[in-house]
Amino acid sequence: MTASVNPARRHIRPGGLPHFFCPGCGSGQVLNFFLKAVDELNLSLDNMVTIGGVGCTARIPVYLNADTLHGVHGRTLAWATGMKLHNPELKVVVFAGDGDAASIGGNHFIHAARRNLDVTMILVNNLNFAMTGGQVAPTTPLQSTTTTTPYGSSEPPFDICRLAAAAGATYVSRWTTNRAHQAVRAIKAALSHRGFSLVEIISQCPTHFGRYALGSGKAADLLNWIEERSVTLAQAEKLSDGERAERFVLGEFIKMERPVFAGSTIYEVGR
Ligand SMILES: Cc1ncc(C[n+]2csc(CCOP(=O)(O)OP(=O)(O)O)c2C)c(N)n1
Repeated sequence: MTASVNPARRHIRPGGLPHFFCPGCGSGQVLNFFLKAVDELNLSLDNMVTIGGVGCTARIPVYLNADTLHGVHGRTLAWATGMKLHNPELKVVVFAGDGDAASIGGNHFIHAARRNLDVTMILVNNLNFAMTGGQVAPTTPLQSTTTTTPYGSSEPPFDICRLAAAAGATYVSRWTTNRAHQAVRAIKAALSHRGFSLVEIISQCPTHFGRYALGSGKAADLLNWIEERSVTLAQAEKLSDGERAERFVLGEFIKMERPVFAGSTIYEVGR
């Protein structure tokens, strides 16, 4: 029995479990991807701060045996900025929902990317505001029914990876909870990167997005729906703009080096 236990579970905060995620939610998978990445990189959580704002995704750091901040919706990157300026050697990892990062925290997001703040953001995009009951988010696909768009959303969604890349992020990739191997590899790359690194993971929310937008509360239905819409970068190149807008384009979009933000006037080039 003991041999089959995931060794990465040693990074779980003693007494932290059971978790609060709904059955079938992807946040537990993302927690597991992160644990695997940390374990494979042989990182210690002792020199790491993990931050969550408010939301289902924001609960992920609560289960980690690292120093953790949990509590203000959309302000994770403001905290991260303060921590990095005080202690540049600290590894800072933010777990954010799509609402947290791209709606209330959207302004912090673009400026963290522009400055190339040396933090990793793992963004769980479940396509809605889940914790508050399934409202429309800036990432909700066009025409989706949610609790606040009963006739379908008329707003085009953000492509968060393109937004991050345009703002200046230096590592950007997107995967889904269906693509565990690639997601773990991307988190490893992000954790090893110096500068603003973003890994977006499209994830299933059976409780809200599944029920309201797709008419099914089954995680498997939602995972299949996500998979049917997923295309690689190479496949996306053959699609028209209109077709691409309805797909989740997966891959590593940006990997580059540039000076990181290290204070109001000082930019650090390398170490
Ligand atoms: C300042 C502030 N505004 C609004 C809220 C209410 N609120 C709590 S969680 C949440 C949505 C969370 O959605 P998202 O960030 O996408 O995370 P998810 O729950 O979907 O993982 C909102 C609007 C709040 N807690 N604080």
